[in-house]
Amino acid sequence: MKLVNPLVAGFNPDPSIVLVDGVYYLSTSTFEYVPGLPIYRSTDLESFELIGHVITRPEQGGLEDVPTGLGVWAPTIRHRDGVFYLIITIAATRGCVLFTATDPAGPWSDGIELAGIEGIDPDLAWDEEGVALVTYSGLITSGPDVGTHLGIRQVAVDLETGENLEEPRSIWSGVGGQFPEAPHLYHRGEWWYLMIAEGGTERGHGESMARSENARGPFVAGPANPFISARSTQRPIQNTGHGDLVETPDGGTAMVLLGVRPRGGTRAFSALGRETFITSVTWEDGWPVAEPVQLAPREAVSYEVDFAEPLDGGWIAVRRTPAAITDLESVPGSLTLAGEGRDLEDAHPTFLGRRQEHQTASFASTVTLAEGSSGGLAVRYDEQAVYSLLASRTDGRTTITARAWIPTLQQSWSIETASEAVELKIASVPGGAGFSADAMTSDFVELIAVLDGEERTLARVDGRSLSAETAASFTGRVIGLFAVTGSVSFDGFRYTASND
Ligand code: 6LW
Repeated sequence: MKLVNPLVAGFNPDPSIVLVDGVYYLSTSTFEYVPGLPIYRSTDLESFELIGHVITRPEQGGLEDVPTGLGVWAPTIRHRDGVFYLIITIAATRGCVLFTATDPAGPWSDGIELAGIEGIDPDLAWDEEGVALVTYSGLITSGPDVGTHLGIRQVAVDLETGENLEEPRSIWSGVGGQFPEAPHLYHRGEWWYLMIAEGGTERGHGESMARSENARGPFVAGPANPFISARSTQRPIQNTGHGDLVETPDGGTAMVLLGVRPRGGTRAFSALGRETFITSVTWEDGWPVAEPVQLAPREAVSYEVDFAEPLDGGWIAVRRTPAAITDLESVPGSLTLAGEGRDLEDAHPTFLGRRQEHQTASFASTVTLAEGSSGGLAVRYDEQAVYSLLASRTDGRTTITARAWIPTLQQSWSIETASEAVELKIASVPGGAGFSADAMTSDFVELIAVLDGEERTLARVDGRSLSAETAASFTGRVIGLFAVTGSVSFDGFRYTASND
């Protein structure tokens, strides 16, 4: 079987996958972005298509005021008796929530809260009697005990009422790595396998396995844990862990898991955040043996969105739906954003973006501004880590300002033009070669204005501050359009990608 890696490129951490009647459905974490919890579909475990989202209505997520970095964490997707189940932690708002659907493309239910589950990364499995077991990581994310970790826990739950049927029990918690989390329970042959991540979601990350004859344990650790990890290796894909197992089309086993593609020197930075990868797993003496994750990117595809059609599902907004801020009617063939007086450091920016999927990529749009309006292009990790090009129209002149914001530091560079329509472009370009200082980073981000057909690079900013290793939030790069004041129209979205 051919494995493509990254499997789902760009900010797509914590993958979970289910196989139903020969079709794979995969979902990933989305934090404060809406729509949340994408459903990617595949029939060959190679090419994936976005078919919908679990969270499409604001009330499903309670994400309106979710703190940055929290929100939608780590789904498990499963299927039983014609129903799709997606169980999730919505950290700092609804807690553990179970969504259901008969069609994975949606609509999904409003979700019921499993209030008795205090922790993250819930898994859902059914024992031989059909009792639902939720296995989860006992990390307390709010209240006086925030940060306390009770290890991997399990509880039988009534899925109709969301109530626990017993007191949660602590079960196996790995072989000593920090943050035992992301558990999944599988019934395979005569064994119940408990697979967990440990070592933290950074360079120490890995997956460990234990098994038991009973779904409730006691679990006995496998002989070689963690059985997959990239720690202390030079592999191009690092942080591999937080996986889920699935049967391949040829009857073998694969693991989807998160990883990063660091660039730079000995430390190295991952511009796109945590992405979804895949690797093959074989079984020896009843224990899994995993191949290291191999880099095998698809051919880079550039694209252009002209805004003549309704927006596709790849567009996401911050703490509210794209539909709440987009206007495709006012200027036919353009997308118009109405500024609300809030800039990108606000928790509710008027920002509409897409995942950056390639490390070397650019995006451009021609921005038309009414008098008194301002807006432009941005590459965003969160409110504090954002690089942008802001065009502002006042007194018949347009000021274009390149802005680099990282936590507690901001810098800007401006030029002026008479034109009320300007083409703006943001490009991620590779760092330098060898052992030069420029080689010690993920990339550089160039903030460019096209004036009279000529590209003017207003700033070339080190990209490492917008990387998985540096930014405070768990997201990744989201590239897009924003407005601060007045009416700002964008003629299109031209994304140019390369495999460099
Ligand atoms: C995820 C957890 C994790 O729930 O990060 O550090 C969280 N580990 O497994 C968000 O992706």
